[in-house]
Amino acid sequence: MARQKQIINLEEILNHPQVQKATDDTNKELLDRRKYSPPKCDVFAKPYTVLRQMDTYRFELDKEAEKQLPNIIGNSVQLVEGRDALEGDGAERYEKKRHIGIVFSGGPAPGGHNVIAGLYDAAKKANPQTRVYGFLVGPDGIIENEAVELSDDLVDAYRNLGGFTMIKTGRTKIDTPEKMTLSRETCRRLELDALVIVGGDDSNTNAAFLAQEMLADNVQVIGVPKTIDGDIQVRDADGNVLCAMSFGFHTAARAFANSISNLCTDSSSDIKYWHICKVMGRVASHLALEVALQTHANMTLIGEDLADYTDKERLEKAQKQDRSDYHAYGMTLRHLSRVICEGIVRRAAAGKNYGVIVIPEGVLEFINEIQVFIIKLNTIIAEYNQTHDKDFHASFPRLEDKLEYLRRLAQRSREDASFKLWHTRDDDLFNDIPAFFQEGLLMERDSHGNFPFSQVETEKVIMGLVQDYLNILKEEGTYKIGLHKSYYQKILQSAGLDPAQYGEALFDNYNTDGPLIMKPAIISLKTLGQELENRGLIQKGDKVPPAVEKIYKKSMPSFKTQIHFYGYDGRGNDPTRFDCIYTYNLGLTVFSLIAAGATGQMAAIKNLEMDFSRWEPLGIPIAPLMHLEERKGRLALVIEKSVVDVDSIAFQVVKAHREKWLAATPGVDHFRRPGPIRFTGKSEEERPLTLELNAIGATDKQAGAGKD
Ligand code: FBP
Repeated sequence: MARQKQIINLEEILNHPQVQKATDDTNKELLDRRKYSPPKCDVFAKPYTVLRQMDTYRFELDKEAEKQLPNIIGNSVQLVEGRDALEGDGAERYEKKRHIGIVFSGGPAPGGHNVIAGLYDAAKKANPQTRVYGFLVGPDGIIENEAVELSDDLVDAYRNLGGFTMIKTGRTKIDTPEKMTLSRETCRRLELDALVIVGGDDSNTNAAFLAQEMLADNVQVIGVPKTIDGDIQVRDADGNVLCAMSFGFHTAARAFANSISNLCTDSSSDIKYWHICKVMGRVASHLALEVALQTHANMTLIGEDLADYTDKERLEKAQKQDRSDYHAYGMTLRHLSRVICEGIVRRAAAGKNYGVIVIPEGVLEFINEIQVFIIKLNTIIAEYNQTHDKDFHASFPRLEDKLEYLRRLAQRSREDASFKLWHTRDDDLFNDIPAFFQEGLLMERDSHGNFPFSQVETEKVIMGLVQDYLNILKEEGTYKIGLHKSYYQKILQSAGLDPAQYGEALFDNYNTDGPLIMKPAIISLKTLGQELENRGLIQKGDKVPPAVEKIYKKSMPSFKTQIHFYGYDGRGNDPTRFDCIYTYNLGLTVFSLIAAGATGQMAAIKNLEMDFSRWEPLGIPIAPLMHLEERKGRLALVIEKSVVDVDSIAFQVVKAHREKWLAATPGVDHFRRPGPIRFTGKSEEERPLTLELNAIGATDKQAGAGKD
């Protein structure tokens, strides 16, 4: 009997407690996160903190930084120390009512909200009358005086949560006298005592210039090292590590690693795809390196390693002929594609026509020929903007217009020998690359003059070359899938054929152990037929036996890829416990720096690799970290980015495991399963693997140190 259709009263259903619970915006994870109080470093257990000047740390000062930042260039490293009481009017100064502004600058990084929470808690504890303002949508909020006063409710709503949702972020640089005047005006209107800039290398550079300018207004400026890229790492001139890692790196790397590890599982299950994973990191490959350690993906490119490459054969040849060959240094895109192909072909020979490749977003920065284009185009665009007082991208909106402009420059180089910026050869080479890549290389630079690597389909460029070369290898007969001997024998026997007789005809290595590799000469059904004919296994005009055809088809690879980009997703992840604790303590450190009158300093925590009880909050002087670098076609003072050190322990460990993780041998792969970021429970790792490995030497060197 047909069941009668039940009539649903939607309103009743929507009001049902179970439906209400299921559709509520909050869940247990969110509530647990909001409730969690990160532990504080020992120094913050005391009612007051002071700063101890650490003159033992030295920096080599850049002449230009001395000239442009005279007010803060003499700053030293300051160690935060806890005190039960302060001398003289110290307590009064520490507890005075203050107005503090905080801004996020640059891309989001997990943990930013806890920097605000730490600062807010410390400031309100010192004086509940203190006001903390959050500038909205990045530095534009300072320029336009768009700010919100932070309250308990607002701060509590975002504790331990990812993103910069509370006050948003932006990439504007305060780099003109007009913007600086407006920013100073905002600080005056809000009666700010201090301005806190949470940002990357460029934003902390900006913080130094603001500190320099705003000293006259008695506004202290403090920076906080933020970026998932992990490229703000500070050492003094003697190599002492002061800041080993920016916040957000751990979470983003763990999030990427979890997704990529899932792909390792999928790819080794249905064994038909190569997954190509581009991971963020605008220039430095720190994130890719950590992902390699976390997942043991089959191949991980490290940009800094490619730049370090030397073609020894080429070099030796040149040396024998007593000449120099500069092309022997560094890797070309073509060579890189060959290296990747070699790994793919070797795995296929072991029977594994699948795998996972990790490509850092900024890898092109380390490929000579592309780096030259990036620098030349940067300069061309900057010179055009300056000479014509117009925006290059607005003047030449379409790719054809831009290419036409470049063509005219090449023409100019032919007529005027002193014009060297864009030669005919540059133009020819540039016209050889696919249009989507040309568009990528001509993309608008950000306000700090950085190249937008995240917008360029790097993986498509590299994999295009890989595909082309694999096609050649397939034609040559050297890209084949290795087959299990027992499988081959079973198929032939079940068709009544003698495996040994056919084996000699089909495979060069039939009488050895290991996967059977079909002869290079067999690249089509036709060539297969000929081989069988030559051996007298079939007569001229006979069809290849179906069982043999099946074996042939199994041995012929098709290269199928799935392309993924991991960046924005990991950047928006809720922070790991490490990032929650790190950032909350950075916020507390910021207040200690402000309370002690510091300016032009960056809050940091030393000894992050050690047990929490050894973490040391400090202030690092920003001006001494500056050096001159090409930006928008000109030299500018900036904080130097830290790229992967190819001599570091973390990199050397990855390098030593390359062969194992490629797993170009029959048998299992060596994938590692980091799992998702776990906020509760005991199994979440304590800190990034890169950090732990790179600290091995350093921790051993520290007197009496070592992990607790
Ligand atoms: P920050 O250096 O500002 O932290 O940003 C890092 C980053 O996430 C890079 O990894 C990436 O290349 C870039 O931002 C993407 O920028 P955008 O958000 O403008 O697309």
